[in-house]
Amino acid sequence: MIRIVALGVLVTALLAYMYLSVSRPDNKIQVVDAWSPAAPPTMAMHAGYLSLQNHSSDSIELVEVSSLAYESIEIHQSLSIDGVLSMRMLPSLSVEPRAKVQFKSGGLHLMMRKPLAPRPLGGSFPVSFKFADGAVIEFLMQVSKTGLVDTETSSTDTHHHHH
Ligand SMILES: [Cu+2]
Repeated sequence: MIRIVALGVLVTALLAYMYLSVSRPDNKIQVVDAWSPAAPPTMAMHAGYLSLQNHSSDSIELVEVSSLAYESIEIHQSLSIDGVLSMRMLPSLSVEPRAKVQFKSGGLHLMMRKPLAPRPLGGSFPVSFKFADGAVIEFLMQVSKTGLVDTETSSTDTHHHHH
């Protein structure tokens, strides 16, 4: 059993490599490390995390998120008001020129409602971002326990690549 789990982690790590980053066809914006925490099958609502990097000198607005794997997906912002945690829906999200926006636990996240298929650990599903200028980016979001490799942290003690 432990062996099977270890193998699963290895396969997940290898697969994660392929999902690290996807760019829009015009290279203006890039989705990095998209993942969703593994959850019990009874849960009908899942969170999605990723980084969104704007490589252009224009601000870019994310206006729609969808997936064949979910009935609906919203952009949410977690906030704490007087010590009470809540979240609100953002109708759209603007990414400033050259800025990087991080979707992470306790902050910005995708709220994905009613999964339409099982979500095995290490599996993935497609998500689509539509921007105000009409461009669309499709990427795979991976079901993971702890998230994908943080390329920025892990590259600091090896080689640093600039684009
Ligand atoms: Cu939420």
